[in-house]
Amino acid sequence: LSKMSKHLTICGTPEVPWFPTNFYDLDKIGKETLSEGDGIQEADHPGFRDEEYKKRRNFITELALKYQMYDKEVPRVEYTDTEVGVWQHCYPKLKKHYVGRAVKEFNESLAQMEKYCGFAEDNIPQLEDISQYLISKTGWRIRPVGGLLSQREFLNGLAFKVFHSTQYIRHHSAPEYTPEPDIIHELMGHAPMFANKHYADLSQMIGLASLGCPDHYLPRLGTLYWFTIEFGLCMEEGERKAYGAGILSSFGELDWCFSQEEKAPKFFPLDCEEIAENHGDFPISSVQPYYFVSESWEDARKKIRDYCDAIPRPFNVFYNEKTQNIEVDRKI
Ligand code: NLE
Ligand code: FE2
Repeated sequence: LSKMSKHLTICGTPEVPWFPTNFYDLDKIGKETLSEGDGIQEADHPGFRDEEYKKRRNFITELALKYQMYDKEVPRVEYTDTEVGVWQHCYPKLKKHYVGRAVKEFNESLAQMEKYCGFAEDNIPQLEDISQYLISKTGWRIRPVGGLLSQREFLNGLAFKVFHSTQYIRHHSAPEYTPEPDIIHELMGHAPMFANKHYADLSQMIGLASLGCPDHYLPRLGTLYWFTIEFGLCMEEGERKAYGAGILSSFGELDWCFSQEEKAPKFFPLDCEEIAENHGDFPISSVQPYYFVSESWEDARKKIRDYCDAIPRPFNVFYNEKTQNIEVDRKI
């Protein structure tokens, strides 16, 4: 398989979008990142006007670009005082917000990660340490990346239990909310959840469904990912709790999502078809006007699996845990 040809012929079906089938194929993705103009407006992003900040981000991006799947360690970043300052500002605030609002699995994992992976108020944890921890818990690993990937590349990685993570931190002028992923989003949003089998499995299901998924269909999966893995809530003993990383990493969004005021967001039961078909126009530079809530992890699993099974692909894909390869089968 070469990434030179953008399509594959699979089981006699031509024009299947290229996808990684081997663990090391992942080195062919993650090289290009989206930037200003691809959705995030400069006006929404304080960091784009700060030359010093941009320079620092480029430096961290360079590190990520050099990383290959066969490298032993994810490069460690020595964070500056300003960067640690942003983390230090957010960490206790976020933790306070988690009480009674984050799913219990999240709080349990975070406590473990404080013990084993360097999560602390005065320390930005290293991707390598978290990756090692996740490997031991759920078999997930973290691969560093320079910024926002295309939907296809990002979702494809999830099929291999690989999470592409940024390593830079948000601009210090707007710590409560950022329109794009950064280390706070990845570590305070996704990382603790990937230690949980339910969340990990949901992510992988969407990832597997994205492999060779027709171009016109892909944004629907991206939207489903958005309203579950990024902004999903789940009922827990009769109460709504957040498990979506985009909520958990932003105390601005946590405030809004659990606001008791009159002008509060709306909540709907999880409905994958409805989400994928009708909600692709979600905002990325402001908090979400509404959220989708599953009854339980089982409810989310069943609904997402049913949706993914119905994707029009003439082949099935399986992840072989042992070889870390994707196996492809003709659909009968
Ligand atoms: N708005 C989130 C935050 O501030 O952490 C990031 C969302 C990335 C999808
Ligand atoms: Fe995310």
